[in-house]
Amino acid sequence: MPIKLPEGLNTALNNADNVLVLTGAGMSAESGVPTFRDAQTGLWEKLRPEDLATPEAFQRNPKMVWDWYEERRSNIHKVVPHAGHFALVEMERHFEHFLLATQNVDSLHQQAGSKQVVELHGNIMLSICSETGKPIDDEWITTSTDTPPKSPHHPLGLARPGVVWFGEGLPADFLRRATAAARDCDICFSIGTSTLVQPAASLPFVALDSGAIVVEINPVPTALSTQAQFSLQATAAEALPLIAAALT
Ligand code: BV8
Repeated sequence: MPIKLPEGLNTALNNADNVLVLTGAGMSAESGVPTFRDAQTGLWEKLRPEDLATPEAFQRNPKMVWDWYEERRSNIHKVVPHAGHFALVEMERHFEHFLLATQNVDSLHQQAGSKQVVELHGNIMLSICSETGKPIDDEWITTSTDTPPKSPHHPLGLARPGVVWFGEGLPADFLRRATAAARDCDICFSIGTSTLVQPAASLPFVALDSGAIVVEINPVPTALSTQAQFSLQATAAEALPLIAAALT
């Protein structure tokens, strides 16, 4: 059943000039990237992402964690952005001040053409040294015979994915910019996130406390749904093109 934008959202959209967009795994679902709530498959069936995406798991079994990321990387290489990603590119062009803060590590926003993007949880295609955090170039990774490859930067270092693991701090500058945008925005969109993972999940609530209008897009209710002024129970690819089309 095609969705209709709720009464009042058009007016709010066209009165705004400062927008923050927070996206989560649900934003990438219609491109074929499983969410963190979706059951793991194959080798990972019995493991929760929260158990694999940690420094402790990598310490315990670096090969198992590396192989999990390699499998996710090969899946992400095959996927492309959907209509929702392209609608966000149009919205970025429309609003004076616009920031897209994503929890996703798959670069689909940038692939669609989004520019003002902060990757709060890093990027899965990057590799860094487990001891120094220094970047490791792809050529070193692809030519190495070890799994995971040893680090060229430290004798005890291993290559690890350039993502933020549970228990690790987010990139300070990105978190500062996203928090400032939450405080200053007129409208904050929360798209495809279960609002369970902190500190990213607090951003829409910071916006609410600062008097902004919050628009949630999620097929199922979350902890934010009852407090958002507009909660669209729809998918990202369904709702975002309608929102972009409503911008005059
Ligand atoms: C830290 C990268 C300290 C890795 C990720 C306060 C209270 C409780 C716990 C904590 C707290 N503060 C910190 C914590 C601990 C922890 C945390 O929040 N745990 C949770 C599980 C309770 N947070 C941390 O550990 C953070 N670090 O606090 O460090 C510190 C501070 C300073 C200095 C040193 C240390 C780090 C968190 C980041 C972890 N890394 N990813 C990787 O990808 O492998 S998080 C990862 O999971 C994803 O990036 C994503 O962010 C998160 C999953 O959440 P969502 O994106 O919301 O996705 P989810 O699958 O849950 O839901 C999908 C939603 O989409 C659903 O609602 C679904 O209905 C909807 N949907 C589905 N299809 C669609 C859709 N919506 C629209 N359209 C569709 N088609």
